[in-house]
Amino acid sequence: MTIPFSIPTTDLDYCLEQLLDHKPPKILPPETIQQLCHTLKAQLLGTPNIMSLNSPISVVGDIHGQFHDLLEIFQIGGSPPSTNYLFLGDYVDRGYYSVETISLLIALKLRYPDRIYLIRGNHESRTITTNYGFYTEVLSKYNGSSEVWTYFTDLFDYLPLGATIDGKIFAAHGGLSPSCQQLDQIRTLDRFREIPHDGIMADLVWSDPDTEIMDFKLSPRGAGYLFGLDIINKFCQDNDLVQMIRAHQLCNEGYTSYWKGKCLTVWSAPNYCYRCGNKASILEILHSNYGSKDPHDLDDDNDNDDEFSDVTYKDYANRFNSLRVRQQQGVLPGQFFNVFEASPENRDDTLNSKSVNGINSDENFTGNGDFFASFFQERRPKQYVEYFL
Ligand SMILES: [Mn+2]
Repeated sequence: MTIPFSIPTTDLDYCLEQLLDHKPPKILPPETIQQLCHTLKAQLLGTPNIMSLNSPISVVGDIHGQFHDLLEIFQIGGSPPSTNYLFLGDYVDRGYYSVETISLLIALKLRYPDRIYLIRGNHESRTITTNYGFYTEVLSKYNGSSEVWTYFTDLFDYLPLGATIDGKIFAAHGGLSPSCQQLDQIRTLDRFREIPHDGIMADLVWSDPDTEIMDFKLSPRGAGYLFGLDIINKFCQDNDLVQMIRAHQLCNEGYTSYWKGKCLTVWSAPNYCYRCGNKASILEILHSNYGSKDPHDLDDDNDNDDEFSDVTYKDYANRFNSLRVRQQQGVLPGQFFNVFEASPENRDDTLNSKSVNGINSDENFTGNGDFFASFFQERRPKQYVEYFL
């Protein structure tokens, strides 16, 4: 069977309509998924391991199959193609709608290739999706057939590993690697493969920042590393960067800033697994002009409303340049965490209290078996960051 390398816009719009205009969303037939994945793979063959992107762009963290919360993101952040989006991976597993979520993101990427960018998370992998819900969800939604799981996971091997924004910000799913000092070392990797257990490619999707250490330390996740202040400072200096943006860790407030914004975590799955009660966010990056004094910068102590008659301009100034917001969120000039809560559909799933993919099925659970159970039983009241696979 020959599959063409492009899909007519009308067909892509039909796919989008199937997913967006039906409640519950309609899943796409296997032949369509095959064609979407095949076409996107052909496109991604020419995409470098680290994409060079520019502001303005909105950065999105983990989604984990929470389809209705993804729609919420387009509500609060603007829908494509009017807003540019960089998604940092972990589209599947855990939530109930991994199939719909990844189908929508692929269709959007093909429909608006210069507006939507997808990078790979540690869950975009055959082994992880076999254990944490996506594989089982495919079987139950496609009459016991794993065919589309194969199409999706083959596509995952083609996803890029990171991006730069305005040449100054490095974005990846997880974090830094002791095997990697230069971005060029990532650029020359052969990425078209399953995520290995160790090495640069593994560390990029598995590592986490840690304010308690200065150097590298093995990660308690069993893959990747924890990295400290000296590491991120040196990496930024050597690569002419000002900041790293990443996802991969649940944040109760939807985001975390480390080292005065040197590293940011964006978490975009509100009420994670329909039970964590956390907020979520997207990071809106309007510009990266840090050197020169921003003419729009507001002095909080000296707000002069007469100067800003235009409502849109005031909104812009308040959101992106208020020193108060910036200090509170720990972001750089031109950045703003747009925080949101779970969609009504997420709350319905919470009330139904169904089991969550990968949490209640002990026999499928690999690694540190009682980790999730202990998190929910002994959750401390003011815990901002927790490790999740
Ligand atoms: Mn992750």
